[in-house]
Amino acid sequence: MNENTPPVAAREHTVESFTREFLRELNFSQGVDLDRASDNDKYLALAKTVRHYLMTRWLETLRNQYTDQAKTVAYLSAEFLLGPQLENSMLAANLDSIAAESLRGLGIDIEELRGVEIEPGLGNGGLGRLAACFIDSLATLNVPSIGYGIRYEYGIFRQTFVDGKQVEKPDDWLRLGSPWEIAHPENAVEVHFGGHTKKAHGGAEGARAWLPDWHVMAVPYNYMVPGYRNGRVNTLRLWSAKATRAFDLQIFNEGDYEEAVRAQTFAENISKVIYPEDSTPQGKELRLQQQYFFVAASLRDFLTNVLPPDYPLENLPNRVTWQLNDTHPVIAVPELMRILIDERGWDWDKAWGITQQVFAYTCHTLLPEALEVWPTDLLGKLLPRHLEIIYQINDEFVDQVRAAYPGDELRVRRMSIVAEHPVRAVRMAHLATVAGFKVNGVAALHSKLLAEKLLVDFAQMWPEKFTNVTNGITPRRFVRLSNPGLSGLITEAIGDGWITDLDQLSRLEPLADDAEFRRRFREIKSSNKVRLAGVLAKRGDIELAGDGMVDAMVKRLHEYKRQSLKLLHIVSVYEGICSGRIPLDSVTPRTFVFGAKAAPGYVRAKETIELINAVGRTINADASLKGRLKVAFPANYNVTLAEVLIPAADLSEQISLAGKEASGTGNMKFALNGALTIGTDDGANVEIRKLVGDENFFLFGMDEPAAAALQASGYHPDEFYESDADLKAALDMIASGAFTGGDQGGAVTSIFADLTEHDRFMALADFRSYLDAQAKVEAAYADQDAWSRSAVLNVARSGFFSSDRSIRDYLDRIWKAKPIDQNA
Ligand code: 7GP
Repeated sequence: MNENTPPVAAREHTVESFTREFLRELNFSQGVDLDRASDNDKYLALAKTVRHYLMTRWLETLRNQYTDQAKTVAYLSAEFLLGPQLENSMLAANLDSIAAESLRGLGIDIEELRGVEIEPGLGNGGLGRLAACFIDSLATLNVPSIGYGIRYEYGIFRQTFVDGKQVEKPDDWLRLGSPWEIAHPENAVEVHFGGHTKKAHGGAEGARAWLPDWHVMAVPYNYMVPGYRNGRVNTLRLWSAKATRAFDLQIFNEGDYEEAVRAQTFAENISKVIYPEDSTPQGKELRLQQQYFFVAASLRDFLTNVLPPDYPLENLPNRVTWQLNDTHPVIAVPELMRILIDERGWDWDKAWGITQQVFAYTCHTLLPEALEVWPTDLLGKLLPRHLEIIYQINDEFVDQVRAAYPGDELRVRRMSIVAEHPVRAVRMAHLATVAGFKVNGVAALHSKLLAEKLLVDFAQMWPEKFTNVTNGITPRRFVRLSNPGLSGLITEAIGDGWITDLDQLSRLEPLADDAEFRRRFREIKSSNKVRLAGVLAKRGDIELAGDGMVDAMVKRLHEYKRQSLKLLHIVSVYEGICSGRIPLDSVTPRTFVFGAKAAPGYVRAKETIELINAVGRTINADASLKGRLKVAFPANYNVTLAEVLIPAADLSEQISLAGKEASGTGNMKFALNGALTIGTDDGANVEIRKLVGDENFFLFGMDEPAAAALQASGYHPDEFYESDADLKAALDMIASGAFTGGDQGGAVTSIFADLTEHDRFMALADFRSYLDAQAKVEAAYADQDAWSRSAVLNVARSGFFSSDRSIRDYLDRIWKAKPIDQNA
């Protein structure tokens, strides 16, 4: 063994060597003997054994990254919703069977240990989960890349229900420690805030000196991001805020202990908790602090640690693309300008020239109110130099617009980065669009609507900047790991190449016509339902409707996603049964499963949760239904639960108002696991339907132009309420207090009033069409064999939705970076 030979863990494991290492970890890391070890000890020992194995690959990847100096994708995201790490790491390292066998030999049930892991909930929903899928694919595709984000001490809140109402509990996911992170306090970076600016002595023209009045340390925590069995382990670097010692000591020496502690708390609050918002921002100072905090640390880290010393920043565009995951990291733009001008002494034009070649921006919304704006008062107080730079960027930009559209002052006002009303504020999406060399939407329809509506002026001025990359999901986690039954069936039929080349699923097509294959597919679906039922039973008293249809709507609770439309359907069926309009025997046994968190301050969303739970309680308790209908709303839907629910689903509810859902990614996960979609012509549903075929998708509702036209012509929901007897009966049943013990106030009144008077997302207008589509679902489901055929075709035709394909599109259309084979 010469000195370059990696230590033992790098050699391939056998069951014996794995067991040896596991026991060693248990003894020397956890300090316990096997017979005294708790599940947590065993989990940590297992995690560390796996981590060891990956570590040598990680070091190798880091060494290569440094020596290759290849173009790198730096993915800047305020959220990474990672999900549990153990299983995925074992899978990537190809240690899953060895580990299972080794533990079995020791009398340990690996399933039990999985239950110990608390997932890092460092994201709200789609945007954060997408980032997690993307870093998985970047590693699997051998792309030199690094993810940058925030290590929130408290992740997205833990949802509980008390009397059917959402109550938020802190998510202290780190309470038992995490074996998946490695802290590097010695590499902490200073991040400054506040103060004022003044003319710089010397330096380039236009350079200013920033005299901040406080700062915090950003401590990096590194996470491994293993590629799927390719020897590459990329890095996710999450920053944690730490007060500086000097700062504390100074105050402490002045004799004010309490003040010293207060200052420390203030500083460390920056990475304390994730904002539980989704598509509705809150103008919070702390949030802006978080954004600058992680972005400043990440740029500094890249420029000083990833690049070699004295790297000529003129070459930066060949070395990096900083991908801005929505607008949360956009403050990176003035930060880079500040570094280049004030610290490196560049002149403005040169700095701007480079800055415009290194950032690209992904937009994740279509709701104008979800676009972030920062009041200049706040920005100027926290980041005075950055505000000056933004003003200058805007001055030059506005001149450019005036030159391109002489006399069109309205357009200038619309496009300006700085808005004047209602208060003077910076529009971060405009800044991102002006600075970015590319702007992309996340599904074909979304990108089209971005260019035609939300950012139309920009797309007219710079059509070449705008592009689409349809979202995707990682098949490793969301098929291979979460659906072992289906994975086995697929692999048996076509080999296991699909795991990294999902287009190969198309080879399953002929098998849709094979009765035996369909039977086995159904068998797997049933056993996935049993698994789901077991998990739900463990969490509470929720029961599924026998082996009936599992109809799932899981996503954040938001009016535009229209959980209320789903609720109207359920109530309508129930009302029909109660009133005798629908014979009970004709109703397909079905469990309606909801999973949804509401932002804590979003009153209407919370009322909707309350009402769903009330309806669920009533239906679940009604013995006259003979268990044919059930409503299951497990609290705290997260990645862990998604991995059990999605493989069990028959029907996927994707029912947002057309033109509102940017893409959706849950819709892709369901289709890939063989659920049929009932959905509007919205987001990526459009592409799903095109690929799986009209006959394997239940389309309903207005399309985007129809919805826009109805809105423009004046929408009157009461007209739909009055003219559709079923709709009226369902709404009246809710209003009567039938689900709320006679109570007609609270959530009941406000939701009834809102739907019949405003109904901003036109649920009532789409109700009839939705009901008709549900009738088609029932009819189709009655023929189980035909349904399975459609389900298999959904799997076979959804290969496009791999996040590997998304990443290839980004490489091709935006990043222009090249994969580097780690083993070559
Ligand atoms: C979501 C979109 O709502 C969803 O349609 C999309 O699939 C997902 O991003 C990934 O692209 N947006 C967010 O989660 C979000 O917070 C910020 O958007 C405005």
